[in-house]
Amino acid sequence: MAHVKHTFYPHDQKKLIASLGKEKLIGFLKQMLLIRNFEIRAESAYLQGKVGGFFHSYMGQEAVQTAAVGVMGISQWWITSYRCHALALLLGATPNELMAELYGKVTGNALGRGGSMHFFTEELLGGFGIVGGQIPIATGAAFAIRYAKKVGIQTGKKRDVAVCFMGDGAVAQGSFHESLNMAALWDLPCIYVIENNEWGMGTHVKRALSVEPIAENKAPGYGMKGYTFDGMDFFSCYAGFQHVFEEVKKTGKPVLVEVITERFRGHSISDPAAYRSKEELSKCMERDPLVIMLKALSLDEETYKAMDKEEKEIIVAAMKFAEESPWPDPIHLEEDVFAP
Ligand SMILES: Cc1ncc(C[n+]2csc(CCOP(=O)(O)OP(=O)(O)O)c2C)c(N)n1
Repeated sequence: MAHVKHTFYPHDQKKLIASLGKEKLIGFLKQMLLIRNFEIRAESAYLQGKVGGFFHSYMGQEAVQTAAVGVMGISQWWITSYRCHALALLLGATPNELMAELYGKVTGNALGRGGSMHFFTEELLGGFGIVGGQIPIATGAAFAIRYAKKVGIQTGKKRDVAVCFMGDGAVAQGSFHESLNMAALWDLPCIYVIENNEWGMGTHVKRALSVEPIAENKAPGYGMKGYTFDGMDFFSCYAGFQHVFEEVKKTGKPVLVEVITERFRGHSISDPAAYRSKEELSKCMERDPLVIMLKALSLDEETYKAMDKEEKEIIVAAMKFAEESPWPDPIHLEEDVFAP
């Protein structure tokens, strides 16, 4: 459980529901259910030996990226860590291609070569296995946006911001410091989002970082604004991202956001998470983002179950697709490899 009392960026749930409308919000809930079902079933495929390599579940954190993409739209530059299944789904990668990637099949998102940590789309610059490795890349993407604006050259799609997700474990990396300093110095339109799920593998955030709340303490050191959102509450995230998106578009300057969230699984599938007691875990699961959203929208259980079934069927079909897809041909093994 979080050990500091956080003050979240204010939001008015009723007003948001009225302005967004129930239909749009149900669409977001369905996206969250798609992610949850993807994670549950991909995990079971892993345990049956159908998926190999690393596997990091986003279960518990669904509200964060669903709200961010919901606010800013797909056409930005997006980047995240190895915990990248949800963001790829939100940015339009199909469940079929993502599941096939996990299965190592040629129909996969990276032709079966990348696996769980390396999903890509036209807008998603990747899942990254190196902790903090994505932060300079997001900074470069934000530089490209600013440069295109400045010199008046637009190649490809017009984008407003670069959005960089990272874990709390990435904050003490040198790449974080160098990137934020540069982004602030050069007025780069980058939204850095720390998803604080309290744990960097088995190390609690209070053993890794000297200050909390993270963004509100660190941002002023770079001359940036820092914000904290409640990552379990879709509405807190939505209102917060709405604010920072407008702010960055207006000022062209970067911001630092911390989202307080919980991962419902171990660090990766091979982590039994012995550092967290069962009581602690069930306490944090009481604030399941799906349940919070369900209650806020006053949906009855039957409607919810029908929606869940719909999303589950999409994922079950994706598993069938992956299962039936061919393996890559070893003849292509040395293609698209940069090492000389
Ligand atoms: C540079 C580097 N150091 C160490 C590792 C090993 N490692 C992988 S994940 C991880 C923890 C990161 O935790 P956090 O950033 O909080 O992200 P979360 O897994 O909680 O989403 C570590 C230390 C790595 N992949 N890269």
